[in-house]
Amino acid sequence: MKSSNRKVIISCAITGATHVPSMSEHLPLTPEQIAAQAIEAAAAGAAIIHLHARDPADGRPTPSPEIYRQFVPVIAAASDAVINITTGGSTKMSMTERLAFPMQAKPEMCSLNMGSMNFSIHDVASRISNWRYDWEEQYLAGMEDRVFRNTFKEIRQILLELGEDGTRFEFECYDVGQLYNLAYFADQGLVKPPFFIQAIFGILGGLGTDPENLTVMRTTADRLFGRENYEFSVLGAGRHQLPFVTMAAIMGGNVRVGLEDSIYLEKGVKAKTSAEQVRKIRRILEELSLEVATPDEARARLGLKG
Ligand code: KMH
Ligand code: ZN
Repeated sequence: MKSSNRKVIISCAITGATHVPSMSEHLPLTPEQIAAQAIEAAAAGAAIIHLHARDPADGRPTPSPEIYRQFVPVIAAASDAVINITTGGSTKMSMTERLAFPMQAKPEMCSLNMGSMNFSIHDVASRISNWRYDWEEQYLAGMEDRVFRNTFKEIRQILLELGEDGTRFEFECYDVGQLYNLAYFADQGLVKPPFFIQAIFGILGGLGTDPENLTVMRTTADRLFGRENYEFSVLGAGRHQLPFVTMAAIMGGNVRVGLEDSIYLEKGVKAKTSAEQVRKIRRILEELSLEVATPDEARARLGLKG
């Protein structure tokens, strides 16, 4: 099939670990809120749901399997979407914590961050005057002095331990070098095509949001893997979300939206749910005569275990 005729796989990232509750009253924090937003996003057309957990008491990112178990089965029972569990967790979590739930759940898909880096978001904390919880300000300030740690050894460990049971990966690449890291593991035979590459723009520490960077990531991936061996997907952080994912779709790629990546629907308007962003990108795609892939179509294209 010509890439221009391919349906677009929409991923939706529901809550993440980058935004804090004071940034948006709509950010889902409890298992019930996370499940409800995920189910609505899937019904709106997201084929893949990317999930983190938060402590319902104060919205803090948590690796607790007990909390994940309160919403992941609910989403799986109410939708057919591919469940994608983070292995990135947050920059405050150890690798043991980050892998605790994924190793129990062995889902169809997990995120896998392809390198170590500084990781922060552009300064929004200074615009918040009323903090909802006391941990938030310090958490954001702490990003300045934390490393998002994903060493070669740790990436190999995740590929081996989760890959053994058939989990496949959303390879999150924040810079061109991380595509080469993926190629290195592919050359070692530790991961087989089709690769699901999530190219990320706009995280402080990674590639910026210059449109030219999108071409650099696309052409480098073409050179390293061959277009038939990978699925390209894009997320843009913050206000770059919709322009970036639209460009990606025009380039034959797939898109990721959700409140993990941006709390906005448009300038000055916060999204009430991730589903609002899914519906919006879906409208844009359909205006461009691009169709949206179902979960099963995504499974087939990404070689998932189902
Ligand atoms: N928050 C995204 C920019 C992960 O969960 O492994 C990156 C992310 C990482 O989704
Ligand atoms: Zn994530």
